[in-house]
Amino acid sequence: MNAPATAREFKSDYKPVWCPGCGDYSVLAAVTKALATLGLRPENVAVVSGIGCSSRIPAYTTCYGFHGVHGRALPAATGLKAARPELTVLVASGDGDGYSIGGNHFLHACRRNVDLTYIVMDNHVYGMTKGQASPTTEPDWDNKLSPGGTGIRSFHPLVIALASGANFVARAFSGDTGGTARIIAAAIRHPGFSFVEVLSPCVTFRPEQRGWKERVHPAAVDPTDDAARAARRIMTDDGFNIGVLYAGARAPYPLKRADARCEPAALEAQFACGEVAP
Ligand SMILES: Cc1ncc(C[n+]2csc(CCOP(=O)(O)OP(=O)(O)O)c2C)c(N)n1
Ligand code: SF4
Repeated sequence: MNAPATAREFKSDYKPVWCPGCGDYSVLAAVTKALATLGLRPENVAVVSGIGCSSRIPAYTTCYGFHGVHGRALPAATGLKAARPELTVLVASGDGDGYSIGGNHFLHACRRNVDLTYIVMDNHVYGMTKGQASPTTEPDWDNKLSPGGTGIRSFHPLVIALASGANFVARAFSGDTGGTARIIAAAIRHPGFSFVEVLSPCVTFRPEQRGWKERVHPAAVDPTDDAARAARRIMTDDGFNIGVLYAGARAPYPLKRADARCEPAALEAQFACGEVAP
């Protein structure tokens, strides 16, 4: 058996094209650190993403990677986990990818509780497409694409995850790489669907987010296993409360490799004899 890989060995030779100072560099460092801490190897892990600056992350690791279609990372990851349950599957998104176009998949992934770790790099903006408001953008964020702000109430991902059945809910801050790595490792270890919101500044379109490092603070209380209590706490916190906020005990969706796998030739034969409706 091969020895566990180091964080360095989880990083690929591709140089990230993120802007200097983007929070996503630290998320990449935290992910590779978490995987090394857990004693994994790149061939044990798959990183699946959609589209956005944050969704570039699979290419920067040496794990199996799938850089898919905008908003569709979760269904692709669910299919992969069903076919290869022995893999540790991480899913990476941004707030646009995960909560706008991918919002419906988010609800149902929480509800299904397949054993995935969902990491959303939340910068409250669409970075890749140059600064449009996202579901987590503050309603009064004034910029040239939404003068005076959108006036639309922002989405509350952590509470929505709890209401939809996620089994583990946490908030991290990219500026604290060690803390983010510990939270991601705990999320991977926890069975079922684990959701980690990482506050990850977009220094280009939201330069004021550099100030987040002064606003974040550790959660004052231990995680609860009571979803209603966790939701109440999160609804009333200031959005900068960092830590594991909920760790539930729901059994993950059961996956059996033998049931999930079907060789393409066998599937073609079933189509040919009319066993599977086209
Ligand atoms: C179907 C489709 N619609 C729209 C786009 C354009 N698009 C690419 S990335 C993106 C938003 C990315 O924002 P976010 O997920 O927050 O990631 P960030 O770039 O901020 O990390 C959009 C709208 C697309 N690629 N495909
Ligand atoms: S545009 Fe924003 S999110 Fe994208 S790489 Fe630059 S700083 Fe990061």
